[in-house]
Amino acid sequence: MADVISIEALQKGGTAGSGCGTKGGSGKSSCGSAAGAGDLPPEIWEKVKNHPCYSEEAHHHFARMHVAVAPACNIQCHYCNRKYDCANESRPGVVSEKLTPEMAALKVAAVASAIPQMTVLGIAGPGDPLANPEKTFETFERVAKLAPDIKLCLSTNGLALPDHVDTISRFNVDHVTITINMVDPEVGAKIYPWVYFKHKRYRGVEAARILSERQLLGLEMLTERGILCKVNSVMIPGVNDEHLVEVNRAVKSRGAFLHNIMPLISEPEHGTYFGLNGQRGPTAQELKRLQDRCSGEMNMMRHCRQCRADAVGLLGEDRSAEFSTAALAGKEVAYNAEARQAYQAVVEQERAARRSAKEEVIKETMATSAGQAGDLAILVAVATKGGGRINQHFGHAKEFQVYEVSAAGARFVGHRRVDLYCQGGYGEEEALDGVTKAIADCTAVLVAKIGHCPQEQLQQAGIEAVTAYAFEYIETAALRYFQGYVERLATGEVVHGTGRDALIRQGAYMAS
Ligand code: CLF
Ligand code: SF4
Repeated sequence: MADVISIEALQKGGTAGSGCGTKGGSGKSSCGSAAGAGDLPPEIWEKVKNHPCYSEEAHHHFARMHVAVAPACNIQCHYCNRKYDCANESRPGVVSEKLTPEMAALKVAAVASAIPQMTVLGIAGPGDPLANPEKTFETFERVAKLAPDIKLCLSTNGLALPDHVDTISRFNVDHVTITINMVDPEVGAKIYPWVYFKHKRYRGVEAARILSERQLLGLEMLTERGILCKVNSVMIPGVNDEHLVEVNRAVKSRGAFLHNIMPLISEPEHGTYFGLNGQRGPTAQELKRLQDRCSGEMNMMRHCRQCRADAVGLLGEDRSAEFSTAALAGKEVAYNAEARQAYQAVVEQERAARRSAKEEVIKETMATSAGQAGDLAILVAVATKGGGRINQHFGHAKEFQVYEVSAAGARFVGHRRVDLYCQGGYGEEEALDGVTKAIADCTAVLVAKIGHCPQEQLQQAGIEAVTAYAFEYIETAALRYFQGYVERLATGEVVHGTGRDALIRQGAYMAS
């Protein structure tokens, strides 16, 4: 049965349905792995399988949303300007619409109805959720009553974390992200000018020591309670890049499930300390090398999109404008759990079909190409709107997903953001140059459709634009392309071992 709520009812201080569980009134609330089913214990798989951040496979099928209910912060990071979203879990540059917990719950209901594959609600800013504990936990409480099928997720800088672990556990928040950029306070002092702890402002090394101790303690307390923890680290060249290997060891030994090393974003126009002082972010090669060094036994997240604190949709897409307060005004929202379940069951079928298609083709590729291919690995870029299929026009892609393909399989290794090539009727030359550069290390780009001009320019750059696999599953198509590529190598139709392909074999294959 659907529960009906509306923005007008909320503004009067209550809901018009039975499922929201509001306490009424606005006064109280006025004031950021590639593992599969067979690789994980069943209880862990159950927690991650539909979480788009904790499972690389899930991010093709399931969506998350953030609600911006947490404006305040208790620390200062040199990569953050409070005018913008929290850089821990967001792309700086756009101010969020701040929500009360009541409004946040309405937004969750509206998104859940419109996007039935939205499975996770995260609170990630725009400040720190645990520097705003009342608003954060009231939001979780409301959402848990309204939509018990939605997983709750939290991202924090960790300073206040040990004080709230029991509450986090009580509210069934199953997934917590802590941003840990250092375990050495000397390094920390270069990232954090101050922290505000127990009514006092601390600076320099002392501030960083307090923060680090609280972060690691919080991580231990969470993992002891069986809460899945992801650690986000911002890679800052010359400041903490080498040190993040040590951070990786420290968080792994304390039970972190996943490590997400993200590039520093430091555009001067964002007005951050690092941005204004010329601190650069890492190149894609530097980032990948560090991720590879840390991969060892720990799952590394490579599909993070550094989302806004009010992001809505599949990772990499942003539908937040459709669900602004203005857009929701006058609308009644029906929360229909059965409809959501039915839709998600269809998504699961699609996902299972994709998985079994992939396994079939891997077997076939191993049988037919392994001998010829040897240790050959190529990179293939893909245009996708989600669902794990090649279903996007080249000119409509704002990012390309990149897969490393060999006879052993097709593995997601990252994404490349680009400017839109198609500008409504004509192609933008500059954007095409940008795309060509972004995927310069790829042997092919698999797309649903592409025009003659971009296809030719890509060809001149040594990148084959392929439409033969339009609407097929990504990994299956990538493997089939690989099979054909190996056959063409054997007949001499293509020549391997020069330029880009040599770089791939040396492991130096990410475009800058
Ligand atoms: Fe949000 Fe973060 Fe939860 Fe995901 S995002 S609070 S864990 S639901 Fe995900 Fe976005 Fe990367 Fe964060 S892609 S920035 S890792
Ligand atoms: Fe900004 Fe987030 Fe750092 Fe706080 S924790 S200063 S909001 S990036």
